[in-house]
Amino acid sequence: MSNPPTSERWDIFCRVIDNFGDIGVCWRFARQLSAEHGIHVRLWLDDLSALKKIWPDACLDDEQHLAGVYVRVWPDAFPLITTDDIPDVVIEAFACDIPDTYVVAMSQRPCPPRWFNLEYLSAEDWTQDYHTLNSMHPQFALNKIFFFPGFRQNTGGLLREKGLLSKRDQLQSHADRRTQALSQWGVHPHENSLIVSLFSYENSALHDLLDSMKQGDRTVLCLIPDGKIRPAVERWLKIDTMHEGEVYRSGQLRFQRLPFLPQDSYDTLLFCCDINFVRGEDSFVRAQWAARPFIWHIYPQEDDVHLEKLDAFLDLYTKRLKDKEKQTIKSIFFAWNQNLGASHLWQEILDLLPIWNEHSHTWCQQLNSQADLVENLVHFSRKPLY
Ligand code: TRH
Repeated sequence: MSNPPTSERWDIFCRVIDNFGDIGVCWRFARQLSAEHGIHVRLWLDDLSALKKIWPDACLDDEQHLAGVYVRVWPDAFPLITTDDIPDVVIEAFACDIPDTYVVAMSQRPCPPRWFNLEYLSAEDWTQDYHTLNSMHPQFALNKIFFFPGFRQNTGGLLREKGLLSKRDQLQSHADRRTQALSQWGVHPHENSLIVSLFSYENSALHDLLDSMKQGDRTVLCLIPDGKIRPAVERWLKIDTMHEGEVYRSGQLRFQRLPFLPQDSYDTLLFCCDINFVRGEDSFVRAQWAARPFIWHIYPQEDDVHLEKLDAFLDLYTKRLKDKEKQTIKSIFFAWNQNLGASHLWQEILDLLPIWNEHSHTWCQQLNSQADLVENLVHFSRKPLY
């Protein structure tokens, strides 16, 4: 499937601000560039432990070759770099500010590299106007281009590697494959149980949600990869620690703790579950490729800016639904993000499930009809400048 190797070289700079989204996005991006476009990718990363968490084969060495990518630690004192060492394309992920000495070397390269700032994902309208805009460097003859991922044609698109959706279909259309996949984590759901994955930030709506799940119409198996939400579930269960491999029961609800999974295994988990609670940026996108109902805990920002972002996404996501369904999905997402009282949330999700399942597929097909982020960026980077 992969293209023949090229002599093209790209550098990606990634700073881990918090959690796993920054490296989650950059790591997928880097792997896909190498695997599908044959590009020599060097990833400069300031926190290797974050990579190790999502990709356990990684080590903490200053340099390593991994999944077709050359990974280098990004130290505080950046190594001396010559113009020969500056590649054809430089990606600054999420405005992470590449080192000054590196920028100087970029400016001295006979043919300056294409320089992109890969932005955070947002469905807001303005991102379409800003997508591929340039900014001239104040001092050097260098141009930085802003590249916005997005859900619409006139944006950069979403990360979607080749073969992802066929992997999903293989798993979702064969019940025995799902059983097999789940059993690798010691998960053996009862027939007719709804399987839910739970990945979110601390969330004060959680207790209401669990109370209503406990008393709901359906048996639920809730799978919790290690993370911020587990202590709150333990408090709700009134236990000290959930142990891996054990099932905890309360009313209609059963819980199982999972380890934090390697990134590709986490995709498998999303494919296996009937409903996915996801967060941030990367798991949010992956849940959409899983084509199952999902509830997004958006990354909270100052002055509630994130709520505008949430609203913009929901407008797009629910565009093809009837008013009532639209409103229900909006109220579910806002209840989860704003603690508006979530006791109604579970029943609303259950009532909407048949329509929501269908909608998840339609939405996924719509997204899949667009080129992916890596393809778009590679294509754009090869366009002549003038
Ligand atoms: O971890 P996140 O909250 O990440 C971020 C950061 O907070 C970042 O600063 C912020 O700007 C951004 O969100 C919007 O959520 P996200 O983006 O979903 O990243 C999680 C990554 O972890 C994703 O690549 C999937 C991966 N993952 C695993 O590999 N294994 C697991 O078991 C789980 C639960 C997740």
